[in-house]
Order: sequence, then structure tokens, then C-alpha cells
Amino acid sequence: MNAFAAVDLGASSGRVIVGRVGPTRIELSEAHRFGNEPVRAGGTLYWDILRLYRGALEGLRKAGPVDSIGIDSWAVDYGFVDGSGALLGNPVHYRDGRTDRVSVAVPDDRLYAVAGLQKLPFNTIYQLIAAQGTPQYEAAQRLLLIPDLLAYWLTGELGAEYTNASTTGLLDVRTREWSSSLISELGLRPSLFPEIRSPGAKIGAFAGTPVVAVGSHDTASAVVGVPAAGERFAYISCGTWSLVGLELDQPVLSEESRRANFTNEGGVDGTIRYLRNVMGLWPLQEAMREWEISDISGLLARAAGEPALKHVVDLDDPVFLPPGDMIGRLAAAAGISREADPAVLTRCILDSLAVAHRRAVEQAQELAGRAVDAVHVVGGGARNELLCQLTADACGLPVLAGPVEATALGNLLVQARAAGVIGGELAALRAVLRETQQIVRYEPGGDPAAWRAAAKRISG
Ligand code: LRH
Repeated sequence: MNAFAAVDLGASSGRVIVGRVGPTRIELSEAHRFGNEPVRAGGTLYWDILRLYRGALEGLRKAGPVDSIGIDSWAVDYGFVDGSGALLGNPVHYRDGRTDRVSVAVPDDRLYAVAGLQKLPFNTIYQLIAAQGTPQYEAAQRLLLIPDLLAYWLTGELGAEYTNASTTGLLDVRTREWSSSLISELGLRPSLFPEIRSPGAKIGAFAGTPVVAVGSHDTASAVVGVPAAGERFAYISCGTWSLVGLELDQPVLSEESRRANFTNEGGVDGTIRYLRNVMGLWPLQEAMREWEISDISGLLARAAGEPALKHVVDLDDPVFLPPGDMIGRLAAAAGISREADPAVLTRCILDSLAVAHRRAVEQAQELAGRAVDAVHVVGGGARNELLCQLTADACGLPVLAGPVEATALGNLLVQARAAGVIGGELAALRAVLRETQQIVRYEPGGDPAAWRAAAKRISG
């Protein structure tokens, strides 16, 4: 068996995971886990990027000899480097408020026609407009997305991995290259944007070990890690966010799709990740932090005993995006006391999340003209039995939950394929996952009319 290392940076922790891979097998072990705690300084929310890099280095040391290294992280955020390659300032967190008031010279429908991206306030395009004119922007030579920045530090090679570049709002969804027309219409410097590289390409070497481009957008790797057979499936990559959608061959760029805020992100092997960002487990994570509750299983067990669909809020409301007083914001939206039992508010979050999953799964099918038979839930949320059952009930479809480690698996499988250890298309990689990973099936139950009514209530 060959060994590969996945550096996987998530919103609350980073890990280095070693995958031992044979032609039909993959086994994971976690070499190192480290915290990822954003820091507010001078009124701005930053990623602690050097801590993350140190964690990656420590993890690679602990991983021992491997055939290659692949890096993935959350999307959209970046660091600027100057002409000498020095990092100019700390990368800003996408939950920072700096994009709240940017005005954009290009209309939304034109942006969608070119990039096909859902409108989220933190897309790189809006962050760059906020940065335009600052001394840091003026001094910048290159923009590096987070995994590209780490790869640069490991190898000295500059580049922009395709799947993550597709989340900037500046990549042409058809040509898969930077859109020079959008870049110039926005008055941005074209020279900031490094050459695009594809998953599977060798980037360079770190201490003699190849560093290989993977789906460096964590969601792109997670979608590789969906153990689906055929194409009649929806997926939910469920963690801090729920990324809910379909895998397509072609983008959907209709006006209805734009209005429903569906995105056409670039996937591994030229696929399109047609999906929408749903608020995910972030509100629960934040509320738990504020309650100082760390025992999630106890909380979920109590939430399971609460009545279904009593309090439902629209979790897609951007009011829930930034950190700070999540309990107060949720309680206000639900019309309950902020002193309510955590189990009540937890049930409200999970019911609401399941309703939001239903809405996105339904809309994706309608907008793309593709019906699905099942919903795959991958990522940390696959461990949450209550959420998986509620999602099955809400969608009226079976939920296939797992693997929890879909992102690391997707990262590692793309590396193993590039090394020639494992062969074939995405379907072949997924067949290995079906053989080796634990997948739990949840049948839809509950009261379909009650879910329909709840969905209608939040859709207005
Ligand atoms: C999930 C994720 C998601 C992006 C968000 C910024 O980690 O990459 O796909 O929209 O973070």
C-alpha cells in the first residue's frame, strides 16, 4: 500500500490525515489535529495563518514518509504576497464585516452569466473590492487562496488551483480560466491572478516529497468523497456549512437559478458542483460555545425528545452569518426567550436546518431538471443521527450518511490516482468508498404534511 498525506483545514480545526491506499482499499489515520481559532485585532477578524502552517508542518513531520501531500481548506479567502514572495498582512476571515458595504460596478446578472457563482457577501470578488486602494492591495503582486498559500510556502511555487479559484467570482465558468473581462471591468489588476492548475497536477516538492494539487476547495474534495453510484443523487456536505446540491456536467445559468442563489462551482474532473450554501451547523456550534456546552450527544439526545417543528426559523437569513450572540439572534427569530432550554433551541436549529436542506434539494432538482433518489450526507454532520433522520423526513428521501471524512478521502483519492495507485474516473473512486466506508441509511418518516407546511412557512 502507498501512503499519502492530506492537509485539511476546517473552520474550527486543521488536521493532517494519512491515507494508506491500494487499488481497492483506503485506510485513514489522523497524524495531527490542531485548533483553528480566528483572532480579532484592530477591529478585523483574521485567520491565524502562521499557526495553521505550523500545524501543517508538525502534522507532516508526524505523518512520516508519504508518496505525496495534498492541501485543502475552506474557500474564498486569500493572502497577498509581494514581489519578494512575502505575505502582506494576515488573511481576513470571510465572516469579517468588511464586505458589508461594498458597491460593485458590474451588475449581478452579468457576474452570474460569467462566473455562475451564488451571491455571498464574502465571495473573494467582494473582499477584493473592499481591499482595492489600500496600501496592501497596491503592494500586492499575487493573490494566493489559502491552500495555494500553504503550497507556496511548502514548495516555492505560485498558482491557483481550479476548484477553489471557481469560488472567487472571477473565474469564467465556461473557459475555466480567470475572466479577464470581469477583472478589468472591476478595475482589478490582472497580474494578481496566478496561473490555474488542475487537481492531480504536481505543484512542486517539500523536502523531497511531491506536493500535488487536489480539489483544494474542501467542498470539492468532499464531493469526490460522496460514495454515490450513478447520478440520481443529491449531496449535503455538512459541517460548519451545509453545501447542498447536485453534481452536473454543465452549469445552470438561468435567471431562476441566479434568483434562487445556486452556484456552479468547479469540481474535480471538470464536473460542476451545482449547490447552495445553507447555514449548516454553525449556529449550533456558536450557540454551544455561548452556553459552554461541549457534550453534543447529551444535547442532541434531549433535543430528540422535544416536539418536532414547534419553532422553525429561516437559517438562510444572513443575519446568522457573523459570530456573536447567536443565542439572542436565534431566539429572536424563533420568538422564544433567550433563556429557553438549550434543548429547545437545538431542536429549533436542527428542524430549521432540515427544512433548509429540503428547500435546497428540491430547488436543485427543479432548476437542473434532474430528479434524485437519495441524499448523501457527508462530513461531520453525518455523525448527527437526529439531523440525518430529520433531513430524510424533511426531504421525503432516504439519507445515506457517511463518510464523516469525505473531504480527506477525496483529497487522498485524487493524490492516489495522480500517483497511479488507483485508477479510473470519479465513479471508480466512489466504488472504493462504497466498499470500504461505513454508510448508514435513514428512511424517510415523520409527517410529510407538517414538513411541507414548515417549508412553506419559512419561504414566505
Ligand atoms: C466550507 C466552505 C464552503 C464555502 C465556505 C467559505 O468549508 O469551503 O464551501 O462557501 O467554506
